[in-house]
Amino acid sequence: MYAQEQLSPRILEASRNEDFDREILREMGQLGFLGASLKGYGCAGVSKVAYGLITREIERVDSGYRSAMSVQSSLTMYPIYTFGSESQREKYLPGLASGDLVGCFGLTEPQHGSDPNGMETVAEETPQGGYKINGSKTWITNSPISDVFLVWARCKWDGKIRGFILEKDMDGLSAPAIKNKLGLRASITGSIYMDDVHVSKEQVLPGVAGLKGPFSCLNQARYGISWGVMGSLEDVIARSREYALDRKQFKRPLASYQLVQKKIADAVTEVPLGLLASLQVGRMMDAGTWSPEMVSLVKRNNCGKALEHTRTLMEIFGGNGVADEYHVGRIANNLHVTNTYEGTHDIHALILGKATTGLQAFA
Ligand code: TGC
Ligand code: FAD
Repeated sequence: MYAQEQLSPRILEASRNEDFDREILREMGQLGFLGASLKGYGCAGVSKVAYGLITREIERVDSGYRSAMSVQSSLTMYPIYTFGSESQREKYLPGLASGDLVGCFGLTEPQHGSDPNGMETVAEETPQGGYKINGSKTWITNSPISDVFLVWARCKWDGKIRGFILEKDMDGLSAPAIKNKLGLRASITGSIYMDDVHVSKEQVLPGVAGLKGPFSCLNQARYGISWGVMGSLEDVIARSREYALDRKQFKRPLASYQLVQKKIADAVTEVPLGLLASLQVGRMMDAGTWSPEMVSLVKRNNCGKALEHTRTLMEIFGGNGVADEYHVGRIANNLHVTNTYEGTHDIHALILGKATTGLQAFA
């Protein structure tokens, strides 16, 4: 109801003007959508399956709204909850759960996207007993409006990657927006620049060192995306069906032609298959019997299928397909991004290839 009644009416103007309404995170917070599967600290404590269902409904409106929610929940709150100290949890989680604080996750760098192990952002110990962080991150969802920056940096003293919690007003920290995106225009994206940002020892996540820290967070977010993109495809199917029934060519509705029906039938087939696969992974997450490769499989499959069928269904709209008020073009551009972030379609193929053959083909 919230998604269709409160979010849906805003999406056309938001996407047209590349405008993310920050209040949306407070609204989601009031509904218990932020960090929904975490327990305590003001979080709803629902199952992973329920979290998946929330992402599906939000992304039925727009991937950008789901992105803002995923980044806050899976990529900011989850690492603080899982790897943070008790005082970090108490300090940050209630504000992030209510949406009074906005969070972001800085892993990608200008020269290191698919290969975060190459990261150049460094943390070094200072004589004052804290840390100094230098480096830059790019393509960071929520960063220009964030209060809490979960940034991953390589520690000079042992070469390991650790997570640091930075705060908006710290000296040397800036997060300008990246404008004029062609997809995900209703979410806000930016860089993070860190120029001698000094933090105390309390700002490092004590519970993890190494790439498994950020990758553990990505598992959670990738799982949510696998549900979300099916919501987008469901919306495209509904719009395509309605358009095909209304629009007549050669004196008959487009929906009466076999070629058009096949496009719809092919898309309709993928939705239950994708949703059931995500449901099974969600149930296994709830039972503690899942693996990261299962998440790669559903993320890759569902994002790929949603994009492929959205592009095909867009053909039903003819010239109107490129008019934003018909929505399918916006959704196709969003789905291109979902096939890129959180591990590209091909990177997930390599993860599955490694799991199947035992041979890694990344490098
Ligand atoms: P590799 O040597 O394979 O692994 C390094 C360490 O990490 C562990 N690990 C995992 N742990 C938990 N979950 C996973 N999925 C894991 N994958 C790997 C691994 O066991 C190892 O641990 P240890 O203790 O032995 O050190 O790492 P690699 O450098 O060869 O990585 C290869 C690859 C391709 C898997 C990885 O680099 C990758 O996934 N690249 C994609 C990068 C990516 O997804 N970036 C996303 C940035 S965030 C984002 O896009 C947010 S979008 C906003 C939104 O969601 O809406
Ligand atoms: P590259 O890594 O340069 O890849 C380019 C191409 O090369 C891809 O097709 C890729 O599949 C291919 N490729 C790379 N390596 C190999 C290989 N070994 N074998 C075969 N092919 C290969 N990041 C964050 O940290 N936080 C965020 O909040 C965040 N939000 C984002 C929001 C948006 C709107 C976008 C567009 C991106 C966001 N990202 C974020 C970044 C995203 O995770 C990266 O764009 C993604 O991981 C890919 O990295 P890259 O863009 O550097 O592409």
